Amino acid sequence: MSTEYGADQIQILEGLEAVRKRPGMYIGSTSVRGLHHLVYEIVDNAIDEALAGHCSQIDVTINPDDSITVVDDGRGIPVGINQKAGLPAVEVVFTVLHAGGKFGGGGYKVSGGLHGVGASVVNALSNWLDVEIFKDGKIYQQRYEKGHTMYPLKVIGECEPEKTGTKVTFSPDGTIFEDTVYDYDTLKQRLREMAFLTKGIRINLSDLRPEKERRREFYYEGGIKEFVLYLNRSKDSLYDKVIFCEGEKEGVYVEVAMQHNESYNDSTYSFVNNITTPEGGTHLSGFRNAMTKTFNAYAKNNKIIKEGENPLTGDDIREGLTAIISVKLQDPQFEGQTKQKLGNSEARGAVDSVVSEQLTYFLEQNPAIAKMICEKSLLAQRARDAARKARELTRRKTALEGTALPGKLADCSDKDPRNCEIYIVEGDSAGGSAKTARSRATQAILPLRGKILNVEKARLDRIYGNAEIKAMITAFGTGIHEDFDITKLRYHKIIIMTDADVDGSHISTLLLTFIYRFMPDLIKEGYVYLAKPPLYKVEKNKKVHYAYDDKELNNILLEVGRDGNNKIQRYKGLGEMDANQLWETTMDPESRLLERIVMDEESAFDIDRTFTTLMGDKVEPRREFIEENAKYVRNLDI
Ligand code: TSJ
Repeated sequence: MSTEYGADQIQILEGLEAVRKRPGMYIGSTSVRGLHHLVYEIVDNAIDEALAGHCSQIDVTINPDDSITVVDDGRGIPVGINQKAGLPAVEVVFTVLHAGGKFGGGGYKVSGGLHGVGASVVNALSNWLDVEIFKDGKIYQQRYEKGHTMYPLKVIGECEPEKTGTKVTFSPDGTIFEDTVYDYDTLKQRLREMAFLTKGIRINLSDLRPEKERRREFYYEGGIKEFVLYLNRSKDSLYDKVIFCEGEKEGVYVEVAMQHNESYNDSTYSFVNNITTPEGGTHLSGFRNAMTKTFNAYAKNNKIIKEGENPLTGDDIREGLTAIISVKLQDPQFEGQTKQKLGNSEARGAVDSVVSEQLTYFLEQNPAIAKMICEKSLLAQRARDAARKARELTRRKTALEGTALPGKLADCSDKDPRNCEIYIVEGDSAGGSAKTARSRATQAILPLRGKILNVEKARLDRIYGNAEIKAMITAFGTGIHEDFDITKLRYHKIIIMTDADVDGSHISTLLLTFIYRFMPDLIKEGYVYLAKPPLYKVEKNKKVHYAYDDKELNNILLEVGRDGNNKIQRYKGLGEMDANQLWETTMDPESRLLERIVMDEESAFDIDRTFTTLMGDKVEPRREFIEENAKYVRNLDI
């Protein structure tokens, strides 16, 4: 074997060097998010093998040193010499950029948005990577370091001839990633999603790190049908069956599962090649078109809607709907600013025709369910009409009277939204202190009275009729729904300030639920915050210290000494502070603590569940949820 580098090898190395120089271009970022993408990238390859019909199990292990092992029982990456590169196919996979799927031939490779960059990118960004292939009774092995091949592919042993598969272990490069510690829950989340989206695949996740040892198995025989049941598990479903449509048209494989629940929200999630598309695209619009068309046709044919009556809108039909739309196609094109919106026009037609055809059949076969959905849609239609009238009234009013800001709002004088903040304050008395304390130029105060309407449990007409909600909508300036315009936002910080007790956190959750459902972009753009009032005041020799949690209290007590001379006050509400104290501890931009509400687009369906679970009726899921999942609740402080 010659050790001289040929032109091909030099090109290979330049390719991987480029990945190390600009990792963000290949995996989005070098934050923990990018770190986790490495795992998804490798697992995607095993999923492809499953989609090709050759793999039934994938084991993912977090090793004690935070390296990751992924094993599948597929055919094993081909080891024969690739003519073009003059190297074994497996080495091409790991050392040539964008080689994924091009080797071996015949495989049904689907590659997604950010992922699908190929195993070579993972290799380039790893300190070391080991691959073992079980094939033809032999165990092949090769190792790479920072993308460089350490030695030619070798046979390190034998195995039973029936045993086939691929095992990859890699250790992310700590000089490239900001953090190299894996988060079990993040991997769990995504692997569960992959298992839902690939019916019949068994995915095991094991954490072998000391103190963190855990194991989970994901296996969903029903695929996305089970995904829908999972999403609806803390809601009351309208009927027991899950409506399922499946088919292939024009090279697009389509799967849709859906079930209505008693809520008023549309929880539709779309995926392309197993990757979520939060901005939708042609597949989603094909689905919506088919739903509207099919239900209206059914309602008309069955005299549920009579001649001359208004047709149902898509929104009416999707009220309380939980749906998964999953399409798989060879060459997905992504559009839009964030390249997350599917552009392939054939996907629109494929989803539309598969859903129209099979949904029509389902409705005919299940008239009781069809009737329930139509009746719910008709109620939604009536509520929407009433809401529209209410909205038109307020719109006309503002047109006549100019910008009618709510009477309770103490607005700031600065008119540049970038400088402005609005404090939403619970109760008139705290609102009064906040008005005294505030910096008038840039801080506006909107006091709200008592409990806010729970938008999870109310239809639109009631929501629009609610005084507190109307006040917020007009104060923010953006409008909602089809009127929503983020450029009209009057404050770049929306700060929710409530008591640091159970009632207070309930109110902040209600407010966040409202914002999340009606103006989610405010959260996505990072404009929404929680104020963090202190929990304790420690006074000693006329010096005052504030503690925002118990740990801080302990630190302060250690510093000032634990003796009879210090006075500790536990704050139960904002009302216990005078205006000066409120300013100093909670409103002064120099010293206050704010918590920004974040929304991870990749787990939008999880946030949806956070709100329905926390605000819904079922007690059991709520307790279980709070116990098992602190991720988003952390920000809600419940
Ligand atoms: F990403 C990766 F390359 F590192 C990787 C690939 C990691 C893991 C865990 C599994 C795999 C992988 C690849 N599993 N199975 C395969 N299959 C193939 O590469 C393969 C095998 C046979 C044929 C064929 O036509 O005979 C074609 C392909 C693409």
